[in-house]
Amino acid sequence: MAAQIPYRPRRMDVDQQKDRARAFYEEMDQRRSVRMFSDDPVPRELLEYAIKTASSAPSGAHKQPWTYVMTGDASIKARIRSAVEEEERVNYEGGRLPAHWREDLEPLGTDWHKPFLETVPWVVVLFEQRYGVREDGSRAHHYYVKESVGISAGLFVAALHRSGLATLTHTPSPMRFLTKLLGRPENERPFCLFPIGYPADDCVVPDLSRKSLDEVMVMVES
Ligand code: IYR
Repeated sequence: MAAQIPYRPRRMDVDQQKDRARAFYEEMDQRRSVRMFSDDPVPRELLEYAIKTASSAPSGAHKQPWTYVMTGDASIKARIRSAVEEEERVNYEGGRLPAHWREDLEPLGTDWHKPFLETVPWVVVLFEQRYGVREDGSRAHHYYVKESVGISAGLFVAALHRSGLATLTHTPSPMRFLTKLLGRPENERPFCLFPIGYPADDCVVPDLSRKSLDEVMVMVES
């Protein structure tokens, strides 16, 4: 067993807890996925803090099976855009997206054009590590990889929003090409791509509403 150390977070009074809970909810409820970005620069330090926050996520056996790959390089962003658009064009115009899927995307107004991949100052690709690689090259087990990386991604999105940045959880499909394009090793698979920046001055988002608490919460009593 690892050494055990005291954990004694300060206990708040309940009113303070409620204030903080409400304030956090209200802040997070303002978050929207953005597809129209400005090219204003974003300090690298903001992304580093968001990645550190994301990496504080719980994970199976504390293996932290994630790698956040970031680039602000114009030619790499252009290569990502062109590879993504090539695939998405087949999805939208080559009939690879089934009819029900196209219908479900209609309210979002998405298509195969992804100019934001070049507009944004930063693109981060989150890779899941399907297994670990020890210094001697042997494989180490990772556990609950999707769950762990999904939780980390959620914290990443929250951290970016908290620091005043916008992003999109973008999953171009298929996205295996990103492993090679970004020079990642065989044990890593792309999980999600995040274009990161500020919303464009003329940014619009679909007028969507969120499910109410009643719709997402169930109380069970005996
Ligand atoms: N990957 C495509 C399609 C797409 C799929 C889902 I599910 C979305 O919520 C949005 C888009 C694209 O990025 O356009």
